[in-house]
Amino acid sequence: MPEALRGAWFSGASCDTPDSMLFLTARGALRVADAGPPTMRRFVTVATVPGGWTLGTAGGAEAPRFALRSPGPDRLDLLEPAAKTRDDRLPGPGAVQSQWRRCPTIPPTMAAPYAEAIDSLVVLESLETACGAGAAVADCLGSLVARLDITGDGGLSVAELARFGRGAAQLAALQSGTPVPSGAADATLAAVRRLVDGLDYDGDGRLSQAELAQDRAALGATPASGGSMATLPPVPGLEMLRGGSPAR
Ligand SMILES: [Ca+2]
Repeated sequence: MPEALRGAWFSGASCDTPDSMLFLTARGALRVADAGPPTMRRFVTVATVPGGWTLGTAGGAEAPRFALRSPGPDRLDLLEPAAKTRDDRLPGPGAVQSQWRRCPTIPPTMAAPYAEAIDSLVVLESLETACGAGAAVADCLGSLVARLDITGDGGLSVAELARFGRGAAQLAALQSGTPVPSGAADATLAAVRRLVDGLDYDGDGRLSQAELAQDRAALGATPASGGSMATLPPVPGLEMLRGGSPAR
């Protein structure tokens, strides 16, 4: 989605009491309404079509489409064409159209429950770009650290990784239209703790880009059956990360 369309939009009588929120990212849309469950769409394709619409098409058998355009400052039209309407013949019969606006503040009751999912979606989309085909590992890992490093200390803590994990779990649940499994947060936290324990070579409680890159080097030399990092043979660079001298 174009930059100008991204972010939070609201529908309803006023910004004080919106009845729905539509949050747009580069390739996704989260819709939260007073009535009915929230829905999450991730667009497989985003294209410009006649009529000034930007058309996002989600995956799956139904391949639902969202056509969006901004008819003026702080205004957004959402068009949901019927399944049989061709992309070049919007809106077409049976289309559902709705109007949305920007609001000076985002109502916390509407947005707060989804803040982590939205953040994780934005991170995932940036990683899809930074880590896509042909991307350099360093660029991919650098982007990962930069995106998840909330405190800006250059490393990823258990809390930062767990936040991303919780958001990703909620995102998956929203996409599939199912509740987040009970115990998911605890499971995420346990998995993240194992990850940090296994890769935090300098013991500072955070994973740096170098430590993550070390993992990748080690994985390349490890059988698929794997094992914990503690059982891996020494790999070049590990001693330096531990604070020792490579010549020792
Ligand atoms: Ca560390």
